[in-house]
Amino acid sequence: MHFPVVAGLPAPGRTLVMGVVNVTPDSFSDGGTWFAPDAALEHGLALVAEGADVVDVGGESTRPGAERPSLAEELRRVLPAVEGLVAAGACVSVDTMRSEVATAAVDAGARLVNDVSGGRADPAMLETVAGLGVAYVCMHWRGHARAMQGRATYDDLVADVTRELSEQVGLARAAGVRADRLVVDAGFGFAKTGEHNWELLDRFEELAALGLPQLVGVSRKSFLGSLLAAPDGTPRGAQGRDDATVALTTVLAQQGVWGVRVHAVRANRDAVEVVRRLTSARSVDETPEPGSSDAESDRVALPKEVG
Ligand code: PMM
Repeated sequence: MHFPVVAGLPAPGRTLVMGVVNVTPDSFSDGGTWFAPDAALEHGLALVAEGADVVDVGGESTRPGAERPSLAEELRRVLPAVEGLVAAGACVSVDTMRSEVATAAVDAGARLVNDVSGGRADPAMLETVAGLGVAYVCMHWRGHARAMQGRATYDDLVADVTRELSEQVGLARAAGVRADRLVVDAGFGFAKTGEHNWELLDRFEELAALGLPQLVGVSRKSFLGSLLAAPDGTPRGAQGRDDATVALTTVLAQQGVWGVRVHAVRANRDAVEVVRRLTSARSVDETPEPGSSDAESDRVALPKEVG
């Protein structure tokens, strides 16, 4: 299995695990739990100890209907955790739609800007990221949390997401962001219904047409809560969705996804290690001996990525 490499970020030779630290009072998945600066830093350090390759620190909740914090408030939330994690030697990502926050976080040592708006929320973001010279996650997005679920209509979901994402990637490239620093994300749950999320997962290989490493953020999202609803229809709560998240991580890792953004780091890292072990064993087992008589037929049977 061949995993893409993004300049300036870890390249562990398997799906990369990004741990989530939401320094927010209201995120759907863990809102309020890590809101105090010390709690956020401690949680980030715990995620590193569990095996996170990158820790993603965010100060704005994107749950449908959420109000935006002020710039000053977002900086106040995010910077202490970024500084503390960088000081501890972690690879830090900042989850922000604001160029000012991206700049301050990179100045503090962050190595990746994770922009869920793909450059659409702040007109200065793409040029800022180009100037900062760090990696950039460009996510598919159609509007802020207050408006996005009203925009979940598509002619052809995968074609529309691919086209809109490649437009943003084109703008990022035109602004000067280097191709080897770009990651794309289909934006699960952002202007997507549960059915849309399942269709994107089902047709995940088609998103490879974008030709860039992909990050996937499905951890604890509400379509998993609906899937796992109680017999009376009550959705499973966010904390009870981690096992289903791990199942998806396994499937995606087998497809060679670049990274997964997750809350429960250890279990997802374990899944990724299992896939690495299996696929590396398979590459060894299935690589034909040079000159062996059935080398050609073995080669035909191999999955495309192997080798
Ligand atoms: N989802 C959330 C926040 N940031 N970033 C990326 N790149 N992809 C995502 O899917 C994504 C994200 C919302 O989930 P959370 O409230 O659990 O952080």
